[in-house]
Amino acid sequence: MSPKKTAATKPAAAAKKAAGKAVKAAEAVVEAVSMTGKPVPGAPGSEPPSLEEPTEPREVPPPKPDQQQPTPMSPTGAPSADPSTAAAQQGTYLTTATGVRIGDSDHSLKAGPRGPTLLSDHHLREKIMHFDHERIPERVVHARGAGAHGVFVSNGAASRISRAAVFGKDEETPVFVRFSTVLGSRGSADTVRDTRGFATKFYTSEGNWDLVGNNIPVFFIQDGIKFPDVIHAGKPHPDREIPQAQSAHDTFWDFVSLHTEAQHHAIWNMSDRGIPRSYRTMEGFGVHTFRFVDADGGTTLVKLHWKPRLGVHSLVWEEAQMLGGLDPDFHRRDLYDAIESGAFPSWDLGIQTFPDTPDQMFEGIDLLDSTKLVPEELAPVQVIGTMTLNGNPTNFFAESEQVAFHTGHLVPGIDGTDDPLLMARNFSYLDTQLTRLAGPNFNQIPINRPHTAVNDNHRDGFHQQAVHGGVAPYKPNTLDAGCPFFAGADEGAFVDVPVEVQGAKVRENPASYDDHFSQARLFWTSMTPVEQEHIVNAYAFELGKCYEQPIKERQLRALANIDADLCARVALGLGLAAPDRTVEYDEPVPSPALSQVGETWPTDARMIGIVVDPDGDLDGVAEVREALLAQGLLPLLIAPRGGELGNGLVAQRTFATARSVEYDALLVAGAAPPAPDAIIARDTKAGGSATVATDPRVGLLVEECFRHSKAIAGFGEGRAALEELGIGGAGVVTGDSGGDVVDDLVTLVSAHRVWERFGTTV
Ligand code: HDE
Repeated sequence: MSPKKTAATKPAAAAKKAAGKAVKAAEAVVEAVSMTGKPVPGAPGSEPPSLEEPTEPREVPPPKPDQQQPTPMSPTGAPSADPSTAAAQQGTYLTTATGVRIGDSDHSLKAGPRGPTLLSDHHLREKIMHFDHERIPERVVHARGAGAHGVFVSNGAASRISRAAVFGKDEETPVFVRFSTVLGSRGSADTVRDTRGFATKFYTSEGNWDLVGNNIPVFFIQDGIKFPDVIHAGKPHPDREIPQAQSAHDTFWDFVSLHTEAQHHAIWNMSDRGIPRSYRTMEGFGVHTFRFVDADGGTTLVKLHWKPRLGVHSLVWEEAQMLGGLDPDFHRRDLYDAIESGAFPSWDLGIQTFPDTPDQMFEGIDLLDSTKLVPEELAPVQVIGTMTLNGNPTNFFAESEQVAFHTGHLVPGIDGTDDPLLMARNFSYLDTQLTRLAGPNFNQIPINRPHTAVNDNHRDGFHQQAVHGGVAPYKPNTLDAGCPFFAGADEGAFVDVPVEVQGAKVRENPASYDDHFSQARLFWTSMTPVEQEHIVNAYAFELGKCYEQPIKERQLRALANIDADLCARVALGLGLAAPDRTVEYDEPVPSPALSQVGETWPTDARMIGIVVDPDGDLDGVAEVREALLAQGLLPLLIAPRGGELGNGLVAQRTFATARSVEYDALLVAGAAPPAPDAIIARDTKAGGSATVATDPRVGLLVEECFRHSKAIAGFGEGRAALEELGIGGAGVVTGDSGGDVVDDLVTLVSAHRVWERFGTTV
């Protein structure tokens, strides 16, 4: 027996065993998290690497337990017998693209060790050719994003108004979700002030339904023909290509102050909604009004809402800016880590319903105007199902990058309306994929494949994956025995709703579209003082970054039409005079549902930094850590140095790597003296001096958490350290032992911030 064969067989068994273990771990994650002593998500591979380079051939390690792949389907939607791993590179030996094994991939074929390199080196040529073409065009908008697999379970409530199978009682539908920012390039930071995309692909039993929404319920423009304009205005200036992923610049504010229909969306962007804490804590909205169709052809107009079970939470502006440098991947890391640690994020899907009247208005609100929302107090959101994200992608490019959403991907029972924004989108999404995914066959890419039969009579084209049989891809035909046939409504066909259309061909808006300010005011008056303060600061920052005074003045005119106080406060920050209001409209009734403040929410996988002194009370640290894990939070131990701390505890962050913005709350369990690297030359965070009693970076952590209105707790030595730093008051809990503070800390985290700590000027 050759030694290679033995080696290959043994590890294969080991790999299988590891895979089995991993699956078990995924099943009981919270338990596993505490029992395995590996509470820190972020392991790069499914097996710990060896110190030395492995040289004995063996089977490829299994995927990590938190990862899923697109369900294997054939390119024509037939179920595939292939295991999901068949889509991945899985063999033991390196090969060429045509499957020929390779013995050397580090040396090009040369005429002697000093060259020249020979043209006959096909492997070199193929390897470099493929590498040269690894990049595809990024999305024109929403280029920066992250995806996850999951499942949607319907509660059946929508089945009375929609015949869609996805809404059947207890129907389970696999989904893939991609969250994104809008303005930035693929490599831009996650935490910029921007709208977020929330796009869901439902692989329903009747074909794919894509709900391509945002985290803001209204849009900048009423007519899709302006989309290139608003995006050109928001993107970096074309001459210098700055600023990246930001709206704080002249072209953006030039556009929104001229097209005042954008003011409603813009005030949402300036609010805390523009800087979400996490993808897990964002609402999602279909924005447009859709039309549900029941089994008898009856129709209802609906607006769709995703409600995060964890509540809607945001960063504060300074955190968002710091994260842009300290952890530009903050949102995608948070999503992946939560899923990896078993804290599967979930959202309820809800609908607001409206009678399908000929004018398509509800309580005076034009349902075809995407710059308007319908307050929940007027039309309550009724929950129709729940989505849970429970799988990370196995390969970012294959899944999150190649997923192709489209507003035209509808299923029987769900239809669009004549919203001119939606109509332009229906054109745009097909068109963009042609360039981005290089041809018309993008629905055959594994992540886009429907879980139903695809018999579309489309043929050929770049990257055709299907081997179509037959000779008659046309209808009617006799040569393929008439196949494929038309379906009737009772056989699941999509039947277009026979909506009346009439009128002259014009480039005009209905009169109702002229109201640009009443709902921006509705939003402003629905905010609490602390939220209003954040909005004022955001406008003052963004306009303060504009160069041209006329643009600032023009935007102040728009603010005057929203609220005199808002306008005056922003004007003060800009050092400009506040203009008078010029537009009259009925005073809107505030909608408290729009505020993010005032409730408590589950705290699953919220991050708690625990500052540890390795020479301090490690029993106390172990106790609070276990208590937090038991309640589903994610404690991370921050110590002066890495490695074992004693008492079975391992440092997950060091004073050099930790920064407050990573944590939702801080628990100071020890007050270590300055570590050897607490000098500016080794870690600039340590500041210029290390003469204080506690490491200066602990002070920085505490001060930042305090400033960002996060809960802070301290016990034992930590309590003394907080006292020394002068930290106390609302949202600071201290005690003799960890047991004294844990529950209060979790209660504080459930409110997200210590709201009363923010100083508001009004
Ligand atoms: Fe999009 N949008 N959009 N959009 N959009 C794209 O499609 C477009 C709009 C949204 O994660 C593009 O595949 C037009 C509203 C999301 O892959 C493109 C108009 C809403 C995503 C496009 C709009 C959205 C996109 C770029 C005005 C919220 C990311 C790449 C008529 C309801 C999907 C792509 C993903 C992506 C066009 C307006 C949401 C260019 C023309 C309103 C979440 O086709």
